[in-house]
Amino acid sequence: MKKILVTGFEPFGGESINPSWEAVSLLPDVIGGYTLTKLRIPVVFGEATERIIEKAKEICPDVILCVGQAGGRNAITPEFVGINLRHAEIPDNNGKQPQDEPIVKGGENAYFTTLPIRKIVEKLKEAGLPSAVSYSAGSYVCNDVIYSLLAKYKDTQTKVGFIHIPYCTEQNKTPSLALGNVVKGLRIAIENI
Ligand code: PCA
Repeated sequence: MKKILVTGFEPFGGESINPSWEAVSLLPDVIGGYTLTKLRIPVVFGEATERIIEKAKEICPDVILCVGQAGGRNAITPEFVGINLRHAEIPDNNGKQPQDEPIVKGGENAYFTTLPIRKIVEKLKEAGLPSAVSYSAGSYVCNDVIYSLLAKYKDTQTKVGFIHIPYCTEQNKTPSLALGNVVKGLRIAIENI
């Protein structure tokens, strides 16, 4: 069996839940050819990635799949790219609000995901779920994580991807997706890696 590390975030921005962790925590322990390790990570620049790398050192996953909330989106959106930029509209959960800073000084401008995200989007749509490739993960903690992990695991066997999800219905915001559909979507995504 292959191993996949799947992460979701703690709440941020005044929300009481984060659907990314809610959904990840509801996934079964085995999906397709993968055994899952689930990890809840803080919405804190730098620390989020450190926690993931620490866990990855322990379990040596074949794939790292991170999930985050993208309020305002109406579809399950695998991210194509991470960019070398920290620019926060709101402070992170540690009170830091970087403005126009690089994640890695002198680092590459961007890295592309190493997961087959076009196939994943097709499979999600076939299952009747709203989905599209996203070409920007923003410049907040989610982008920080995808850029940093792609930099760390470039030229290795470890594949890295990030999926942004809408608010879930339970948050009483629009647009939203039922948590059950997010869980189903993540399952289909993992089956197609
Ligand atoms: N979404 C934020 C950070 C944590 C999360 O779930 C983002 O899109 O950067």
